[in-house]
Amino acid sequence: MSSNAPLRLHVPEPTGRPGHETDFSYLHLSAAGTVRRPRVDATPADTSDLAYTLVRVLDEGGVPRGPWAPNIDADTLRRGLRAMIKTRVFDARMLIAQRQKKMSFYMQCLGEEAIATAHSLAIEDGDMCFPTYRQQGLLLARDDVSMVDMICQLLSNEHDPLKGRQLPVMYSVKRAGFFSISGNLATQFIQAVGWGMASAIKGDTKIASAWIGDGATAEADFHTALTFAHVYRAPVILNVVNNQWAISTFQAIAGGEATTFAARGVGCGIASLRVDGNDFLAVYAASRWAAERARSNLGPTLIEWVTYRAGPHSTSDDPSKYRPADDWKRFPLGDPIARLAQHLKGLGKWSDEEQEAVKKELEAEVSAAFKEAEQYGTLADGRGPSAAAMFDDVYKDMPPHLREQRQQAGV
Ligand SMILES: Cc1ncc(C[n+]2csc(CCOP(=O)(O)OP(=O)(O)O)c2C)c(N)n1
Ligand SMILES: [Mg+2]
Repeated sequence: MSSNAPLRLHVPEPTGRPGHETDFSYLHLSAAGTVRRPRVDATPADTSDLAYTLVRVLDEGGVPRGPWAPNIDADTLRRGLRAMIKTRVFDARMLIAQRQKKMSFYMQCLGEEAIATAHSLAIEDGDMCFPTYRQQGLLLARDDVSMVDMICQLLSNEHDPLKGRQLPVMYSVKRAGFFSISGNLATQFIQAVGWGMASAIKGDTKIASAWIGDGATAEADFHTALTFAHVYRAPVILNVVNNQWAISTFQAIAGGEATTFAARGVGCGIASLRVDGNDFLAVYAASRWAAERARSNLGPTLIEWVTYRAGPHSTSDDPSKYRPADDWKRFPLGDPIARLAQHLKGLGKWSDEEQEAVKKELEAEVSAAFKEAEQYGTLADGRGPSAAAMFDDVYKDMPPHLREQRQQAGV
């Protein structure tokens, strides 16, 4: 027998479980305004410390602090706040529709609204996002995306722009810079880096923005994407949304316990930031910094957005089985809508009354869009795209065996 102690493995555990409060000290927060802002042409190594701290702008009183405070006017911030409220209202209404069995499935982004909406304001038309299912805010922040079309996709009805070929939520809106969502997690990262490289090869000026969750960073595709992005200095923003959970699996299981997800970037020679994802101003500022680097041939930036998934993973999940029910209320980075509202109130550019009125107006807008979309069918009434449509758009010229199958199907 060896005299050495038996070997053992470490299995990370969350710091809270149902009936037992989460200890959020594991997040390692920095106070607003205390983290430095390097020049946009900083070397990746010069961002090392930023992968372990937390870029925050809004302090507890809603006052912007420090070098990351962006130069952004109150009207744009009001637009951002409205986009976040719209996203939350939309999610709430779609959740009801799923419970009414009008759609098969839905995924909210409750608590994470600042990330996609502020990012959307920080990039340019023509840039391409490769989102996951939790960035509906990228679409809802834009005025040129039809809410009716989005709902038709969710209802998989006769007007579904994707003809029932994608799971609800897996939108695709090319002209809005929203690449078709793939349910195969982490594929977004390699696709985005490839798209960014193609943009550079063509001598274009458009950049790519890749999206992934904390859990999906454990996939090999994530690491492959980082290598290509680093080697070729691809014009891409690499967004890791750390909402603390991957369905029922705590972020530590994907490797967030003894280090940060932002640190993955630094280890690969990529400029990296760890940012308060519930702070609209910080999200906007960091996204601008990364976009400017990408557009100036200074290479990729990896940003870990620290946030909290306030709702269930999807309509198929019950988080009360694996985490305390009041976790979100106790999450130290708060609610992104309340925080931006507090800031705007401080500027005299927002009020509780206005918030209530805007919420009501947006609820009416979403209800009207839903009514219109419902006319084209819902899952409940079975009016989906015609069966004949499944033969279209696959080949430029339909091959004989498909023509034969279509005839056999009698459609
Ligand atoms: C390659 C792959 N593995 C597993 C799944 C099943 N799955 C769907 S969502 C999910 C959790 C993802 O968590 P995270 O990456 O943290 O994103 P979040 O849902 O928190 O936004 C899993 C395991 C999948 N869709 N694709
Ligand atoms: Mg997650």
